Amino acid sequence: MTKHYFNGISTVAYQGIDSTDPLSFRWYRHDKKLLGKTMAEHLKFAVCYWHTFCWTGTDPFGGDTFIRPWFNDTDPMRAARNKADAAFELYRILGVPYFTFHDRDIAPEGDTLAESNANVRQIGELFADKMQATGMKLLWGTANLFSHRRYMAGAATNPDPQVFAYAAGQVKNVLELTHELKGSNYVLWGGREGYETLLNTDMKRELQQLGRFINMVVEHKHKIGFKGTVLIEPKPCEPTRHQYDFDVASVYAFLKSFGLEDEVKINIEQNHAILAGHSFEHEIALAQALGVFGSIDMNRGDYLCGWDTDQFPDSLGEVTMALYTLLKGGGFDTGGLNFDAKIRRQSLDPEDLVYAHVGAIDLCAHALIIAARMIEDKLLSDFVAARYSGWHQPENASILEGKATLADLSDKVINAKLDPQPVSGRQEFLENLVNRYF
Ligand code: XLS
Ligand code: NI
Ligand code: NI
Repeated sequence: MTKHYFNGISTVAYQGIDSTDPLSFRWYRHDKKLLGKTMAEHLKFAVCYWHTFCWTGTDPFGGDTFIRPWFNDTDPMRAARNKADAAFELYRILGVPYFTFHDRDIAPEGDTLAESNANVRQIGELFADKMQATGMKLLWGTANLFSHRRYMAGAATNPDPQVFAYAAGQVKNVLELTHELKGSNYVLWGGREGYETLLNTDMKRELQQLGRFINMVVEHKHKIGFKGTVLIEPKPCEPTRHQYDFDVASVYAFLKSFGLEDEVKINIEQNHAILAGHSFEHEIALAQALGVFGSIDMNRGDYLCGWDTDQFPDSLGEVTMALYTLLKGGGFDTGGLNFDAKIRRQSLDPEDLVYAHVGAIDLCAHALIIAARMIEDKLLSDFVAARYSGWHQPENASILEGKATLADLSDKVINAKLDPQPVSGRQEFLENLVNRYF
């Protein structure tokens, strides 16, 4: 008999902007078309397993606050099955198409790697059945290479080659499971791939280790015929003081150094961008410009607190600018919009998970509608195009094609007595224009 974990909540439906029902969508209508695609196709929402079904409300000063009914079992594998039931119940309530998981979220660690892998596979089989029955899809799988103490000095960048091998064994298993579940992507977040102090660290060697590790992941992906995208998720710090996958720019440099730039793309998280000193849209735009944009984790930080608080998005303005940037660059290919987000530790009840996701989905849908109008109106893109229009003149276009030298340009300026005049960037005018959409 199926249990119900979410206080009898059935499904959340679109009821239009006048709805006052807190369990309805006012903006998200999955089949509503914008710019030739449905909202569901544009946004590709995913609910994450770890914060949603595993997190118990701990913080650095205190233990569990949530007492989840699905944990209420002394047998850890039975608890894992209950958790999967709870997960698929929430997915059904929300009507989201995708989910994401780490191996350690879905099944308990065993005494050996073989046992842990087998536990993961058992729950993987349960997922396969549930996905078959519900049409739910996997946006990405990933391995947790940061919680266990064996990884305290990193996984691929660990000074001990046995830890490197252990991590390889874990990733092989999750990559294969992700492939079997027809996942769209496989994510590598370098939780502890960094250093605490250079006093005990051989940085060059660690980077080589990481480069080899990710090449091994890509080789194995091809060997098993996985067609999804391998993604790296940058984060500048936390848990380590410095992480090698700092931001989009440093991940791109890393990929180039190890010949991975055509194989690996990037999963960008809002608060990781902020922690790196960038805006979210900067990171999205840079990844698009470099041809490595993959997917996003749409969870925010708190501007008053310098860590990764993984909160649900709440700012229409910020989410609109992120989605405008996403749409401008052509939207998602294999990627999607994952809520790598957790409710606050005082939000005790399973139904708080429903409120959080309903609000976040609806906010993103509202932002998408505004962003699509901004794209359609072309006011911003026309302004930008006009600003760079000089580069379309053949004599200037040829400069970028490599047909002019430094001396040619010098001669041109001197001979024609060129005296370029500054033009206003109109920033406030553009900010006012954007604000008209809200
Ligand atoms: C942690 C990361 C992590 C990845 C998946 O900060 O955001 O949750 O998304 O390992
Ligand atoms: Ni994060
Ligand atoms: Ni994330």
